[in-house]
Amino acid sequence: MITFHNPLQHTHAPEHEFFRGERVPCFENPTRAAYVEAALTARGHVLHPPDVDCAEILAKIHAPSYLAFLASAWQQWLSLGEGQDRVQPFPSVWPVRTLRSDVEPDNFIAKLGLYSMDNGSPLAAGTWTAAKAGADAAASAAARLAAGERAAFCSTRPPGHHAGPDFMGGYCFLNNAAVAAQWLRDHGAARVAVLDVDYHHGNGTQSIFYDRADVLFVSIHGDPHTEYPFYLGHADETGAGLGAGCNLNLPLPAGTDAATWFAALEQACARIAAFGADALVVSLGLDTYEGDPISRFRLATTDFLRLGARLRGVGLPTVLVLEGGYAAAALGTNAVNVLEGFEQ
Ligand code: Q9C
Ligand code: ZN
Repeated sequence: MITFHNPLQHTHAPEHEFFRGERVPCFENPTRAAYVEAALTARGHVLHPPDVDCAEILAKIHAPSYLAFLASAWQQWLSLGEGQDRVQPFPSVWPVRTLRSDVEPDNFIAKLGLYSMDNGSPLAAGTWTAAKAGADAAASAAARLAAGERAAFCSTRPPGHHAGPDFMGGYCFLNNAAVAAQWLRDHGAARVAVLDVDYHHGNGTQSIFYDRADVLFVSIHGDPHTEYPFYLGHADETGAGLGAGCNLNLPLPAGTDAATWFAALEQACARIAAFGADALVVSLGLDTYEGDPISRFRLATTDFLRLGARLRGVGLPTVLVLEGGYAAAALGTNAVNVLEGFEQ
């Protein structure tokens, strides 16, 4: 399978996030992609750098005001004063119900809250550079399908599926899977299915496509009653307007084992087959792994071979885009297993 990487992923390297009141090292860090790249290389894959500029596609899935903020956010942070480069910006105020989100404030922290769903997505000097190159890599993988490839994999970070039309969240800034799906729509695919198998519901991807009939979103994830992102991902979210019926959420309880998870995958595949998609984008989160430090499904390393084989069985040109997965040292083997299961 042709594979792409993000040669600038390491430039997004915030140091800390918050966990239960403590500052802890970021779970989403550059070693993750390094492990995936090392495992791919060891198995004989050649990692291609991005060769597509996704700027036009980005403008179709994200708001111009959000893109402008993200591209300039670090410079705005630095301009607050001397020494800002030694600390990370975090939002501290949000426009929740009854407050206005239609007026962009001038205050940087207030802007950061306007364009964030949580305080768990720290910015660093290279965030925009890394996120843009990663989205380019996802578009590059999609472009290979139009050129006749059966499948393409994109190893990138930061991840993307929590990033919505005009906000970051859950370690995500630009929605790489949505970029791949929109690229396919713009280059000959009339209908595209996005299958999100990350442990966490892909709220950003769902929201981007919620009222569209040309993109089906299907997600298997931890029940939002107890799991992040908490405020989206329930089974009764089925799409709106023209997109009514084009959204399927399959929440499962924390602690779900492989047998139950693969039964949900069968449901997901049946819905994708019924939709009549021309291409498939997989949001490939590997935080369903039993060793993941922040997630609670129980897939073993060998289950990722089975996942790859089942994804091939869908029978569509397929882009696989890396999302979460925080047992970094296991991430390479787990990712390679999906690819090798797909190719067998
Ligand atoms: N400090 C993805 O998997 N909260 N994002 C974690 C631990 C956010 C995960 C809490 C989890 C987001 C792409
Ligand atoms: Zn996740």
